[in-house]
Amino acid sequence: MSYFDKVLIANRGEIAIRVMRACRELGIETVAIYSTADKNALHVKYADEGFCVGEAPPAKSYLNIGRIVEIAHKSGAEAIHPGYGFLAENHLFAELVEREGLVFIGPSPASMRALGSKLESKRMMSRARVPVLPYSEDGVKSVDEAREFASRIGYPVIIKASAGGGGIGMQIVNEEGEMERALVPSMRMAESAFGDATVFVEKYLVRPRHIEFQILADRQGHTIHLFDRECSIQRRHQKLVEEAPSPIMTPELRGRMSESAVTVAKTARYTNAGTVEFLYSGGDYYFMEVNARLQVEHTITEFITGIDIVKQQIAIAAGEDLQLEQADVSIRGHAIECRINAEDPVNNFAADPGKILRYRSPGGPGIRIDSGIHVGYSISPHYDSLIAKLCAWGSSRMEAIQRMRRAIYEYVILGVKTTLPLHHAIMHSEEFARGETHTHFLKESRIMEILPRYAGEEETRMKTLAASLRQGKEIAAISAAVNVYVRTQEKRSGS
Ligand code: MV4
Repeated sequence: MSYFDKVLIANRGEIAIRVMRACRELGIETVAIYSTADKNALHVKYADEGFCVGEAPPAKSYLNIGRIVEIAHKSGAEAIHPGYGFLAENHLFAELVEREGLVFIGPSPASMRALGSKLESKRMMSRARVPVLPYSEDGVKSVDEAREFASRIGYPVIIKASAGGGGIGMQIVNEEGEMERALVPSMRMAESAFGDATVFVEKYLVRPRHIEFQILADRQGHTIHLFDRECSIQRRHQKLVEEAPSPIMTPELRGRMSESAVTVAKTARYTNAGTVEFLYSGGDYYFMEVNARLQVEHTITEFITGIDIVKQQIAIAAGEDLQLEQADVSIRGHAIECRINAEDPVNNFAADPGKILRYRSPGGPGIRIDSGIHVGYSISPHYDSLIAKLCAWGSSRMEAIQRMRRAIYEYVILGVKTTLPLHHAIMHSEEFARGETHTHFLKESRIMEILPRYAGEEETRMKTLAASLRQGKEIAAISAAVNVYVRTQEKRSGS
């Protein structure tokens, strides 16, 4: 007997497989949905049964709410897991799922709706005495209003969409003269992206760290945190490297921030898995928003706590009490995640869809790969470029870095350009080794300058490897790769 007999996973790629793995361990049958572009995808092969949900464009498939619910009924699924992205934070979908007598494996529609408004969230958390940055509480509707508020709190300020997230529509304003040129596009972007033009002004932190706390809360009000993750290495608000715990965390700071994170969850009457996002700067932290979903980077929290967050989600959604107390969870070691995207980091991260010609994933001590690709798989241009998550755990941060370096070196993906060379460069950078990661890390570091060299080496290495693999000379291939690596190391160490 398990929590559910059958669950439909309303997603694709690595996260669909991740949820199916938890279901398989729990003895729950799985239903995959797939677009016409994904009919040969790994998540369809992995599931117990699959249904075509529509054509490739997400609006016709993975966002096709009515068709997804229809398939859930047709397949006999009792619950739906949304993964992340797509419908994961769509309270209308969650409401429909529940109205249809199915279980939504995620937060309640009510808390999802409340947390979807940044202004509503800030008001709620400010009343609960959680630190928030100075912000225009009722939003701003005109340039004069925005200027008046900004003059009170002092520039620089940042304009944000209340219904937004992930940095969409954000505009930094350094002085009064820039306000008009910033406000109008922000309101237009908010209207077109979220159907709500409400924007607000907030004090801008110039070089903050992005630190978030994982929350687990059952439907009976038991709420715990599973510690912190640092997600500061981003490009245009797309995270690239995450680590747990944050390298700057101290027991005292973690005590204060985790207490605030649990307060945020309880104030929002949050249930299931969620993430409370803070900005940290100069010893102070400020609540930003709640991500009311399972996050891509949940993996590194699983690595340092040993807790399967997806299984916890399923149990909570089935009405179970949390079996964990705060005293039961602790941090062991350090974990890092590198997002492997089918993008060319040397060519402004241009998406590089295509067919996977060679694929060899790393392994060995402390390595985890969550991916949805295989040799012969064609990466579609219709969906986001994340093709795999490479995670490394070590007993210390330095061991995690060393393992990540090794795993990146072992990873062979031929046929599309990927962010592997970028991760190689980041993992070998002194700034990263020193834990000096803030939200402008990539922009301000030399990494993007030296990247072409790494990418070139990576290309050479891959071609050497592919040539040898083609002739079946695996040993020669690995030794050739080792030689390139050794030469690279010698070059790097100047010896
Ligand atoms: C900020 C900020 C600095 N000051 N707000 C980005 C998306 C969302 N998670 C919140 N974000 C930020 N909000 C204030 N008042 C910095 C970020 C931020 C960021 C900003 C620019 C470039 C990259 C960034 C990466 C993470 C967070």
